[in-house]
Amino acid sequence: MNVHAPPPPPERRRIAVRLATPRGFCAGVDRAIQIVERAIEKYGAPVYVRHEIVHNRHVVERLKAMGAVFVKELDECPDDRPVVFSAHGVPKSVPATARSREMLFLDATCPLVSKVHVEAERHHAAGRHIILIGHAGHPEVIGTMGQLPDGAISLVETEADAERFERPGDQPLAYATQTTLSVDDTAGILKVLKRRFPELPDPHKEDICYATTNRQEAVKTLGQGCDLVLVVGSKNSSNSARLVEVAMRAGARDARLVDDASQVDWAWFEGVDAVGVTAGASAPEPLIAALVDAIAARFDAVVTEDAGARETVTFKLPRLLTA
Ligand code: 2E4
Ligand code: SF4
Repeated sequence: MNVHAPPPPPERRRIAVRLATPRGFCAGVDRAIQIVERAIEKYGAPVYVRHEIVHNRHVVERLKAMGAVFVKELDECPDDRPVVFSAHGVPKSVPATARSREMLFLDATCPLVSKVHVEAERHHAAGRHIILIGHAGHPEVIGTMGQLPDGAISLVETEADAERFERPGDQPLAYATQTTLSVDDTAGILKVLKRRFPELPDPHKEDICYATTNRQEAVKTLGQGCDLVLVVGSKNSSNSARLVEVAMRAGARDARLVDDASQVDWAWFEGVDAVGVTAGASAPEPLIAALVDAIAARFDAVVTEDAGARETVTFKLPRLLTA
């Protein structure tokens, strides 16, 4: 026996790591990022992007390094460079201004957000006043409200707002929603509206998208069985923030939103036997893998992947980029 052999490492604590299915990128995010990448390939740098293409710090930093320039408004872009509109959608005035300046623009609005825009226009044309359920100040809400003239849409954020809402005149009503809301909160708001305005269509006709619904469903299961749930995503990502809330409501003792493994406070793991890991629709898979690796470096991790909805949705790129 070698008397100089180092002592064996202290036994690492066993921990179950459960990965949610589905998690991370959705079809709309994948398409939006590809639009920026292909635009840089085709037109060279710089390509301007109005608003963060998706709400993820790592995605934005990577595209910046490739030659994307992120701006808040169109007036920060020169006329002679391409500009991409973010996945969240834009008010009608934005493409109108780009057209009047003869700019080359690419619209990365998720087709499922565009569908809400079209529906809103249809209701308006039919003379209906629209109740939009969503979060004030979020770019998707600004974009949807900006499809129609001022006063055509009323924003409702909470059940209390739904109780207070007053129908303008005797206009018939319709509703639309942001695509990334909490499924359960929205059901509560719609219940109030339906009680007050029985002529409204059934609550299951909301516009929360497949990716939001599936990720919330998956994190609910994690929350029921895990002490701690980690959600990879950026602070300004609405759908990611909702996953934290859903996990807590489902029974997790603690749930946290982290941009990446470096933001994990390992004190959160005290007394944790099972940790759930998921990611918002705008968070890249390598960040999730790196988070699992970081957990496995500290604990005797037994990693399993939950069964869940299989997603097969894909969206076509704008023709300008495929021709
Ligand atoms: C467009 C619509 O809306 P949210 O803040 O969740 O956006 P994020 O960029 O995090 O996710 C992608 C996305 C984009 C979701 N819905
Ligand atoms: Fe589109 Fe839904 Fe993804 Fe938003 S979360 S980009 S609406 S697929």
